[in-house]
Amino acid sequence: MNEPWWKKAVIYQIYPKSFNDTTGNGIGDIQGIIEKLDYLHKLGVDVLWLTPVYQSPQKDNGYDISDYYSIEPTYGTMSDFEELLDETHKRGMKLIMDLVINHTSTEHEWFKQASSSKDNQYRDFYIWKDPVDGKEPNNWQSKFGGSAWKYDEASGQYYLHLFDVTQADLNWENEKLRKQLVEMIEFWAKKGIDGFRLDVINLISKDQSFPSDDTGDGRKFYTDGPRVHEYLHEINQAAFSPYNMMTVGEMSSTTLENCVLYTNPERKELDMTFQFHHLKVDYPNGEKWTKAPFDFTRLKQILSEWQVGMHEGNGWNALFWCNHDQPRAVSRFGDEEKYHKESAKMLATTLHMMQGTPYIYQGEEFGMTNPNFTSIDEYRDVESLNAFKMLKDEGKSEQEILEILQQKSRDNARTPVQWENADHAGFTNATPWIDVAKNYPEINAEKALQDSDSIFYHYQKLIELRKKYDIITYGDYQLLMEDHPEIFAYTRNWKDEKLLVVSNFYAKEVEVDLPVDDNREILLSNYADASNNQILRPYESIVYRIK
Ligand code: TEU
Repeated sequence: MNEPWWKKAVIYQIYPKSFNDTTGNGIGDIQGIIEKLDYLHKLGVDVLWLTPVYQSPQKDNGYDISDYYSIEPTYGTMSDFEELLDETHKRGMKLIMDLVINHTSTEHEWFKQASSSKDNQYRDFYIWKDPVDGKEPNNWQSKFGGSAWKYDEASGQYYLHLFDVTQADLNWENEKLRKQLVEMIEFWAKKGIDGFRLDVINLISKDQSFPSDDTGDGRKFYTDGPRVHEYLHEINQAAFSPYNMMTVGEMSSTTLENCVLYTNPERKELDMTFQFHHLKVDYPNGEKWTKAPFDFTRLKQILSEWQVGMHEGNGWNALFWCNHDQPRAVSRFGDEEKYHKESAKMLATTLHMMQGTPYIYQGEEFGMTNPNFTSIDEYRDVESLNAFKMLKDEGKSEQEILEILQQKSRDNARTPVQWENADHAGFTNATPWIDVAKNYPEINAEKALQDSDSIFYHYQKLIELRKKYDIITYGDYQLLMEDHPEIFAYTRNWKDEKLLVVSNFYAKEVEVDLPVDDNREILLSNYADASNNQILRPYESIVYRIK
């Protein structure tokens, strides 16, 4: 079947700032990625996703771009980038870049021009509004806290920023802007990259009446907005398709219906989408900044709803537990201590046997955990620092806030990759821009490579299984035992084959009543002596193939 290559691919996400430092400035760089390409090739991943390396003031670690056409000097030069691309391709891997086109940095030339005067030709590249009753144009809130509007004294108008105040939203209604974005995409496509991850791409179309939101923070007036599908189809036809770019859209607060529309190939918009609802099951009443256990039943329901819905709608999921914005998966859903290895493998199996393209976030492949910082001085992320201020203003104690940040902050995934049991975990020979997690002597890549039973080799097997068994790519999905309080079990069916995936999400023995089937073989398990019995040990996870 001539299905697209990315349906059998596994993608590895690199956050360059924390990946590997070769210049001795405590910050990861492009040469540092080149140094680790053989390691990544050994893991077996097919694609590398590079989070932004464009020129940026780094207020949001590169998601605030000041020049789309140049490389941030901290990370290296354009020739370093071209060397990385070439060396990646030489190893048979592909490379996709992060495309941040909902907003630019306020240090971008376009914004400098736009804010110089109301009749500047670039003014309309951004979203400017007059005050209403002397105040913000509406009550929309930034996702990093506070109003989404910043007053510009010079022009007496406000500009919109759904994220940091230094990240001004672009006005996609402006055709001239869209054309300039297509030119930029072509520039990178002509360099030979293989695709893009599109940052918060479902926020680009705003309700042009910009109404206040009397029931929320305004997101319903710009999420999956009125012209978003039109814009994506336009940019697909102008740039993505002509250059065969693989595309994955990051969809903030989206819906299953929209993700079917975004990814159904007949619509020629995007190839696949990230949704985040399964990563909000520890947000009681949708509130991120709380300390709360995850809701296991909701986790199963959401993942299953998307498996079934996207399969039926001929859409395509990007599968992930973690990225640079999320706490580490094994800390959030598994066990950092006694069952660290078993739980990390269980999470990997549960996700990788689903339908979609799996993403591995740097360090996930050997079980990196949250760092459990104990002081606000260790935090770096603009979102975390804003949250600290906001929670303090709400009257929470510093200790309470630190416990919340320990569980929920984006810094959790941004500590340096733990390469070996050496100073700064082998990430740098300088002081790292953010502290290394203290467990690096026990949890590091070198130790994982020397342990044939490590999490690394479990990921390697999962990647091999995806290549070997078409059922993983094309099979349907049924959730079993939906209400079971500890077991996540599902089947995959395709032609005359069946997979049964059973995972115990908790640190206790659980008896399960599985459909006994004598001619089933164990394809993969996270206990060496797994058998067909009905008792699952703590975090035990088994993949059965039923011929
Ligand atoms: O993330 C957007 C996004 O939805 C998350 O940042 C989320 O809103 C935030 O973590 C609050 O929970 C993308 C990038 O992945 C993120 O790193 C950037 O900060 C953001 O867009 C703005 O570009």
